[in-house]
Amino acid sequence: MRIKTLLASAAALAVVPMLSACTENASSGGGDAKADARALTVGSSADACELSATEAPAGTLSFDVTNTGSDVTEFYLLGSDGLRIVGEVENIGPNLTKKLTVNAPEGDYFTACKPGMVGEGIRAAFKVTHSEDEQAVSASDQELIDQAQTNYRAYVQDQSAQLLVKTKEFVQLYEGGKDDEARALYPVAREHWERIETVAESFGDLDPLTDAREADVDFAAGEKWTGWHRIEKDLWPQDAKGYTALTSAERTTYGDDLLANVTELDGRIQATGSDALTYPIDAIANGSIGLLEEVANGKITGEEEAWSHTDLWDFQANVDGARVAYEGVQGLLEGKDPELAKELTAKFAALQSVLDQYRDGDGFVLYTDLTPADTKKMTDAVNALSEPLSKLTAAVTS
Ligand SMILES: [Cu+2]
Repeated sequence: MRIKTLLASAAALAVVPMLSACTENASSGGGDAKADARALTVGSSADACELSATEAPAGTLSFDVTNTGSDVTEFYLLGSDGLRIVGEVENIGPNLTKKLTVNAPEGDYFTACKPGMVGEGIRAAFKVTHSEDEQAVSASDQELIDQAQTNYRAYVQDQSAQLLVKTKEFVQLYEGGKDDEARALYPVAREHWERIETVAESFGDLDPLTDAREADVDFAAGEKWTGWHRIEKDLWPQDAKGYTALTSAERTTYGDDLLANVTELDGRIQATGSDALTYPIDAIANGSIGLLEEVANGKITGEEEAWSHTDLWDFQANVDGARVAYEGVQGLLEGKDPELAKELTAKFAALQSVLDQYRDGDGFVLYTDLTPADTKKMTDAVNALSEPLSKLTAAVTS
């Protein structure tokens, strides 16, 4: 492996995600006041996440996180999208304090405490302001690789934990006959699955058991159709000719089965010790490519959500997952192929702006509302991104 120092160009500064604890002190020439402004405290209780300040000057920030509640908690610093994990500290027991140290460039962020280590956590906006004495970020490839792997693992675990919480809620609504609420939650719960779909795919059967479309099931060979899309058809039967609604006992069977599979998936993703999953840098890059292929194969065609037509939620989630994976290795790519990094950043933004045109409230318009011209626009933006994205793995592993 080629080890070289990433030059602290302005561009690199803007994109290097986070270098936990790679510099001890950022207050060179800044005096004590500035140093103190970078040392924050966090109180995490059952229902609050109290920070000593909601902004700090760019540089090396430290968060002393004290758990004042009775559940084990976690603390995250997230990017402006609320998805990319900039740094995190987990497993903080009651009455304990743990420190998170991150090197944060100027920008908008979110903080989150997660008492009980489930759900989205208690979030608030956080600002990192411009600083004259911001330290040059410089890290070796190895540091960037280590950080990318740690952050990606945390991202997958976070999404999986949220998937489990929302799936539980969804199954409860569905089995309880609250169909309107179940329909509203369906695409929202699935976002977490679609963001990490390429990881789920690596678990063999769990992927088809959870996410198979009816068209992919070989009924003649005795295969059973289970998972999200089986329930989807039951909740949106209007396009299904001569459909017989599931009985409440059948609902319970399919609902419990979905929850069992998502629980199993989450168990594998959260495993620690020798069972812990690792995400080598090529797997992260390939995951980004794989998620974009998902978009091209199932979402742009409207095949994935044949009954609910909520394909654009999945589309956005696949793009989120692809972008977060890319951004995790972006700092490394900047040092190896800055042109490719520039192109990828621009093409991700272009695809997002196409997708943004189809937002409707908190969600998106239905696939059935799209014209051929709309899907053509999307296909073009996906193709424009997939060509340079196909070069990502080779570039970051060179
Ligand atoms: Cu899918």
